[in-house]
Amino acid sequence: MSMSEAADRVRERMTADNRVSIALFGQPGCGKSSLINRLIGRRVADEGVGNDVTTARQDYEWNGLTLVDLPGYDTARFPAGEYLARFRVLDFDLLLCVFDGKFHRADTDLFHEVTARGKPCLFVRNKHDTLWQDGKELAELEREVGATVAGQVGRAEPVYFTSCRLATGLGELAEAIKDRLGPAKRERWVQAAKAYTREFLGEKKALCEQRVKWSAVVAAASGTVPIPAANFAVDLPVLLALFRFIRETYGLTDKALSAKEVAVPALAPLANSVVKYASTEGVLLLLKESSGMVAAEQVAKFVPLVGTLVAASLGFAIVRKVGNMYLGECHRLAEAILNNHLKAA
Ligand SMILES: Nc1nc2c(ncn2[C@@H]2O[C@H](COP(=O)(O)OP(=O)(O)OP(=O)(O)O)[C@@H](O)[C@H]2O)c(=O)[nH]1
Ligand SMILES: [Mg+2]
Repeated sequence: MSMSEAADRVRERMTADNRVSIALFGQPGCGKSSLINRLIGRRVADEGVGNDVTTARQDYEWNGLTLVDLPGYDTARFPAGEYLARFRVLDFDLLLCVFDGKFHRADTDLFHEVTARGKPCLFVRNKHDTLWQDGKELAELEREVGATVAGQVGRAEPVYFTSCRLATGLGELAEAIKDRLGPAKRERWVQAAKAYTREFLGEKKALCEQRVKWSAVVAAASGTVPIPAANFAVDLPVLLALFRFIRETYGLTDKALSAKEVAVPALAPLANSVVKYASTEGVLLLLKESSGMVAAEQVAKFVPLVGTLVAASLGFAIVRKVGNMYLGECHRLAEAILNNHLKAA
């Protein structure tokens, strides 16, 4: 395979349409909007608005992910078939049935409707922090919830216990969602969902490593742009897009980095370099810092080759090196933020 064929294939995978769409349904006020915000780690949905008469679906988009707030299932207003068609329920990859105190018949009915049509559906008992009864252990109360769900749906179903208030149970839910998706969509989920565990952060890292490699192939094959700071050419837009991908995958946007739990003095130097290197000037600086090293390693390896082939190989090596350096910084910062969060919990 030639360099440009390899690059075409990689570009195809990089732009593959692997959008993930997940719908949440459940009684008003059970925390659907809060869950949407928690799962993606940014506030896109209004919480606590109490619009229990909503008759339209609400879509929220983030990084190739569509999260949908469905209106309550109400057989009087929408007979079963009509509800499914009206809200295009069968187009979703996955549904989450969310409840808090009581588990409602209407939710069970919708669950049956969607699972009968082959759509995976997970049960989420939100507001776990309010699950309390004098004289009863938490584990016993959880078992009772499980038994209620099993009794109503007619078979044992796992129940995911979450608290949006305390940010607990979200890692398990994110993992369960991932397991229900096909391989391409799973990648998209790993990219867009917030990491609540070190394992999930590790999966984000693997995804970014793959992206670094792909970007290196594309850069190697592309018409390159000479870099004044170095004596070779590199595809700058490819590098900038790669850095953006890495930052977004780790949720290290400018806004996120200014949040109070992130803006602690100990993390400031790391956060600063993550921001600095994502700009054109920053990339040039990083290139300058690392180019001498890479060029020397590569030229030694490719001595018999001349001209464009050397340049292309250098492009590959440099994007890989600089990409992995940036990835390392982002991973360290995200890990430090997560560790702080886990310690505080
Ligand atoms: N204690 C506690 N309160 C929560 C939790 N999740 C959400 N809430 C609160 O419950 C209220 C309703 O939350 P929403 O996220 O707006 O619920 P919703 O299901 O989107 O409600 P509608 O859009 O009205 O159907 C808000 O006041 C939230 O702050 C939780 O895990 N624990
Ligand atoms: Mg809502």
